[in-house]
Amino acid sequence: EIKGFLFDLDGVIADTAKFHGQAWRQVADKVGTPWTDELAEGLKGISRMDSLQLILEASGQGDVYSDTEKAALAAEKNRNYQTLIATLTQADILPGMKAFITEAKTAGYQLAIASASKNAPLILEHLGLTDYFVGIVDPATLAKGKPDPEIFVRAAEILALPPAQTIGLEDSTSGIEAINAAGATSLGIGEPTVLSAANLNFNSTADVTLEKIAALMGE
Ligand code: B16
Ligand code: MG
Repeated sequence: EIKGFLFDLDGVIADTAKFHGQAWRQVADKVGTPWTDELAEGLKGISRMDSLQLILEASGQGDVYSDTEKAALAAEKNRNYQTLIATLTQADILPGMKAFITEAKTAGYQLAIASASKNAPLILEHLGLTDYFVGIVDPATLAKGKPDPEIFVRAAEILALPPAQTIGLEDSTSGIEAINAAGATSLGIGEPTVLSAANLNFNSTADVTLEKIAALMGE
């Protein structure tokens, strides 16, 4: 029986993926990596340093920059990003998500955040959603990021639930892999062809309701 939901943030609760994309694109231009849809998709759900590494490797520069230079590029991206997210308000919650979060909480489900973003607490504050969640996994304390299951295992722990009693909501392929490996039920939001590993799939956040989830799970 499902008793909790583990939410990714970027791309599930708020459309911050577009801000990550814009912020990284400035760095990609600087290092001379051509920006493609495929690259942008691959950055979703991946940690800040892993994202930078993918951008450098995309133009064969994985070993060109020193660790100090890489840290400076990542810091530059985060400054770009924080400028963009400073403007976030409740109006930036993705369609249907405020309703779903409210519905799930009212129905007695426990909610936690499993976002790779170190900016998640700040974003939730801007969106006015902090109080709906029992807790937020601190990604700085993780040994491995998505697709490793650790972040979803830890989110279930925050709820004191076995992962099997939870559903993880994700927009990224790495996140779906992480949910599946954690032993939770994966709910993919986005193109079913991209998120083909997901147990359940919705094209849009607007489609996510308890009733539709129950129908997909055959209950
Ligand atoms: P930050 P999620 C992830 O958030 C983003 O999808 C990913 O693009 C980003 O690099 C990562 O957070 C780290 O974010 O630089 O703010 O620490 O999708 O796991 O909620
Ligand atoms: Mg995401």
